[in-house]
Amino acid sequence: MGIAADVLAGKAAAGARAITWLDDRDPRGAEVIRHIFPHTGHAHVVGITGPPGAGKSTLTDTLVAELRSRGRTVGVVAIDPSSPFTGGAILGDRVRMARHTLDPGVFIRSIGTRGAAGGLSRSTHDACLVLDAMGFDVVLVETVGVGQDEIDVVNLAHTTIIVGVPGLGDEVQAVKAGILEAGEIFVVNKADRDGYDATVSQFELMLHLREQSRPAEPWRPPLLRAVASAGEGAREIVDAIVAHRVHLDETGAFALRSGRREREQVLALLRDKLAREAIAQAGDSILAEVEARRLDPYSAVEQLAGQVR
Ligand SMILES: Nc1nc2c(ncn2[C@@H]2O[C@H](COP(=O)(O)OP(=O)(O)OP(=O)(O)O)[C@@H](O)[C@H]2O)c(=O)[nH]1
Ligand SMILES: [Mg+2]
Repeated sequence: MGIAADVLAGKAAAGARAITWLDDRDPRGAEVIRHIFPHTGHAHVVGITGPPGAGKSTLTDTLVAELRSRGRTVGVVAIDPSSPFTGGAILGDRVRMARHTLDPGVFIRSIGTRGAAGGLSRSTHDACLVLDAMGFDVVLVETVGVGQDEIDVVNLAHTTIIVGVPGLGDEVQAVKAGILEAGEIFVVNKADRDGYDATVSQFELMLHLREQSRPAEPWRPPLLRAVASAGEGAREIVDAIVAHRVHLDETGAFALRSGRREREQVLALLRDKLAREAIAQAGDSILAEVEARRLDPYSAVEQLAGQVR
């Protein structure tokens, strides 16, 4: 298949087209995955998450530059939530990352949130597979830490970077407990702003509590300082990314996480497919019965599952 071969050859236009197909649920996307999948599993997927406006895109841009200076190729997947929080900041991101657009060692792609629940993490995962197959050493996935997405990115990434900034309240900063538990590298960005020391103290306390609750954990998450807009901190963050990759390889966690991710993707695809088949066969009538309260949801699921069997 032409496009799949071109993806494997690292051609940007082919990669972009494959990701669009996958995002659109075009069956040609699945065909590409079928061909490229045996060649994936090499890229180091690094998630970057944090509150809206924390400087994630600016930071991503500096990490790309630092990784390139070390000879690593980089794919970027920026998730555009088109949400009221960001107003769809992707155009600004293009401007921020524009200096990399002529570099064949960098590929930047945004993904929208259209589609059903769970659709975003599926598309993101597919995009990571395409970038992996294109041969990028590192794939950076930027996502806003609101709602469910940041938990998804933790499941998707081998390494998760949590970005905080001075001046946000505890509730916002300490995002969900889940993400703080899951982060492997912590960055306080906008260190040029007032309140930096207080924010660092908050993070230190949180990391201390986490360490106490898990004394046997071999990875100690570093807490790093950045002024992304001035390019400060990128070197230390990339050092931490590299160190975490070494740790993942040494403990076997790299392969373990990759495998778990694929397993989850299969289950997500299966749920989606079976649900669509059941609804297609039963028409909408069973759902209409539930809406009218003539049928309860549990019985409806039994009937719908029966349609598939
Ligand atoms: N003072 C200061 N401003 C920064 C720093 N890093 C980024 N900014 C600015 O903060 C604003 C938001 O930066 P982005 O990189 O778009 O933030 P983001 O987290 O990607 O934003 P969303 O994707 O919309 O959630 C921009 O105006 C940046 O120039 C920093 O270290 N210090
Ligand atoms: Mg951004």
